[in-house]
Amino acid sequence: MTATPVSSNTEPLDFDSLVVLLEQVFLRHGTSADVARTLALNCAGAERDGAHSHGVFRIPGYVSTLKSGWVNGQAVPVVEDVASGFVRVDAANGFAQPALAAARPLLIEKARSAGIAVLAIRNSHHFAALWPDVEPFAYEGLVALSVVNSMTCVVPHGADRPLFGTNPIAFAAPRADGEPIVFDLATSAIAHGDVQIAARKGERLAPGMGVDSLGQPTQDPKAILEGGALLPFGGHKGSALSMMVELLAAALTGGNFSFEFDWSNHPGAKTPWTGQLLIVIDPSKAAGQSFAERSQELVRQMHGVGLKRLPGDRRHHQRAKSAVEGIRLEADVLASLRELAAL
Ligand code: NDP
Ligand code: PYC
Repeated sequence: MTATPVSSNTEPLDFDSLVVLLEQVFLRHGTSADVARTLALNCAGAERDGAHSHGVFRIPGYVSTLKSGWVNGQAVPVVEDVASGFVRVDAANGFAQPALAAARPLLIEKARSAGIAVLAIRNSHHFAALWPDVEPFAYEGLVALSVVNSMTCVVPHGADRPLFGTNPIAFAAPRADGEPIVFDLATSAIAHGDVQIAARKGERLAPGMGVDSLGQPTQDPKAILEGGALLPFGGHKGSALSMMVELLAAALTGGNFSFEFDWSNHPGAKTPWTGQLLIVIDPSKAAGQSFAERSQELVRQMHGVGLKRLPGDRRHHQRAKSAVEGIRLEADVLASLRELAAL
């Protein structure tokens, strides 16, 4: 993830004020109050934690996708209780986060009674970071794993042309003496959002992230965005994980594969119309010492061998900083958000 440059031309906003501002932007662009609240909390949380590729940077994309009619900002998700450990949600061509919110109580109830439960969301649009979908489960003592597929822009390892999405995987687990252990990573070498940010800033990418329109390796983000494609992280290994995400998030949910939707008749459409899978486990059903104690022991051992940074540490550091200093937004970004909110 790209770090925010320190700039004097920034204004601090507290979390609640940013949520209210973003909520207003969503409402002004036709979402229901529930959807506006859910997306605003998600997006403000990403900005607060320094997850900039999926913070307020995404607002113009949300606005243009809503204006295009590609996604239904008023959708009411339909939750189906299909088996002792399986919940399905038809997001009704709306956003994935309100679908998760609607199914959450049933999912948790099933995970606690059966020990494990699956949530399969389909007909949904996910345009956000994935960690906000799993982290809250760990705060409730549960282990959660989620995958979501996106839009064709990644060349499978050994192939010639793009097929997979950037397909992130997020995982959250409680631990005894600290914040939950959380990671959230795209299975592409870099998230599409970070390529857009690099292109905007005129920065070059590290080698091995993507190819140009002729399939040649490039470090130019514009060449990737304009006819080129991304590569999976870690060659055949990341490619296998990306394939798994397509299977779990699309085939298993009834959603679209990353290559299956056509948004060409909706100029301005930005949000992948796909699916999302969550698996939630109640670790109190496991044998032996408490899971949270065991995960704490793992962290202790990792620190013992010299590890300085766990996945999630940077976000929590930034979260604490934002609580004290406010969430710093570039003045022009804040002005354009206020304009979008006032439309
Ligand atoms: P990063 O490569 O920045 O980070 C991946 C994970 O590794 C994070 O959990 C991060 O923790 C951790 N991490 C990074 N560097 C280190 C380090 N040096 N030591 C230990 N841990 C480290 O993320 P990506 O660029 O792969 O993804 C960015 C975001 O894009 C994600 O939130 C993802 O969900 C989102 N995305 C969303 C898609 C969608 O369809 N909705 C598609 C693709 C991506 P930390 O956060 O603390 O830095
Ligand atoms: O950053 O790759 C990405 C992405 C795709 C959809 C939402 N974010």
